[in-house]
Amino acid sequence: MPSQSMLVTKPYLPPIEEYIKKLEKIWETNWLTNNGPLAVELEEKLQEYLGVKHVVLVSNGTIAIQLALRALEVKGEVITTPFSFAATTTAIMWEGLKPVFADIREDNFGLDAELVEKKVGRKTGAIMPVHVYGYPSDVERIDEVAKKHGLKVIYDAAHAFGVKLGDRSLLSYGDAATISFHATKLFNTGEGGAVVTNDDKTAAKVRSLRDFGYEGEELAVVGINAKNSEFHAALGLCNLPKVTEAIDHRQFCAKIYDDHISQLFGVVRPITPAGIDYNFAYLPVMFESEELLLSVKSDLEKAEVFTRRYFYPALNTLPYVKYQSCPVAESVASRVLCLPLHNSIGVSEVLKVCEVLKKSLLDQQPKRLVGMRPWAVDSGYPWSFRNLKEN
Ligand code: T4K
Repeated sequence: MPSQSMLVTKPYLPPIEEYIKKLEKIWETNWLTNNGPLAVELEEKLQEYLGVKHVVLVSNGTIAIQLALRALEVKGEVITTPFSFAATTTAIMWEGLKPVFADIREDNFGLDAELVEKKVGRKTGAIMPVHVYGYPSDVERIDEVAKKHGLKVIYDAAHAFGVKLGDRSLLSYGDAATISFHATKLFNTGEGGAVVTNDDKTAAKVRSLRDFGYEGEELAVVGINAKNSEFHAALGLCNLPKVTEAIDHRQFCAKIYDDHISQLFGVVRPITPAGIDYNFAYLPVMFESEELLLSVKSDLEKAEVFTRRYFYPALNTLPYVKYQSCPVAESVASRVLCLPLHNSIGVSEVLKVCEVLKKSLLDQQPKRLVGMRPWAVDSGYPWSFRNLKEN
């Protein structure tokens, strides 16, 4: 069995005594679920921490997308990204809607707003971009396109916990944003998620939809059970005060990765954009080719370092969707690998990953004299990418 910390991620768990203390409250009140006091407390604390008006807790980040689509009464087609976890697409499909894929920008992994606009048609009901790895999508331009065509925007912000653009929470853009509190996320409640919105009516609708469609005593709409329990909320209440420290630790480790990886040929790392408070949710690297990625991944595995191909394959190539060509996403999806990064990874472990990565790259390109082109240049986006230096 490999050392746990060499997995791509490791869920944060608080000291067990802290959790037991919270559990004692559940035993005192005998209140286990159905919007209990701990769930209410967590919603309030999250609203304050994230700087948003409504955080409506639900049972996971996938159902959060479904409830947001329902609450905003989206019909027809949803223009979305092919570079994400499958849940973005499948949640759209579970709501009986059709995903229409626009291609992404290579410099921020997010939807290209100009290509989104080209896909807008008679049946378009909404746009669903994803802030992949917590890097902000082109929110201003996407919101402009949506306004121009009278479309709703729901950001799948599953990775964007705590990210800010200037002083503003990234979660406050669009008609709603959805987030995941799954075990593997920066902030986790085991399973869990939320719909985030600044609109009172949308929040009230989601609250009703997650609770069988109840509005007070009345069964007003077709709802579902998407509530989360007091046990999950208790874990969230223990984990929330640790998030700032966790982000600092991740940033520190990401800097070590950056310092080492910037000297290597055949691989690049995004630079954190100026003007954002980033959360270091993931540690993506992009290889020059899929072949190189596969060789390095295999060498890392031999050294018991377990990485993940988040997000492969591109979602427009899934067998259950109608294929629409998205060359940038297909290329990026084939070349990106996420390296281990989590709240408790040690410096020596990060250095080990860097060392194995370096050796693997040198073994595979012994005669390499010049680095590949930077990931993206002159994109006009608020960030550029690390240039490769000679080793
Ligand atoms: N939108 C986006 C953009 C998303 O990325 C996601 C989920 C969603 C929507 C939907 O949110 P949820 O409905 O899940 O709340 C994981 C997660 O299950 C998934 O939540 C996440 N995104 C996705 C990116 O990754 P896997 O298949 O990689 O998980 P798994 O079980 O292989 O775990 C990854 C690593 O973490 C392993 O190396 C082992 C370690 N691990 C995992 C768990 C669950 C542990 O050490 N302990 C654990 O309890 O999907």
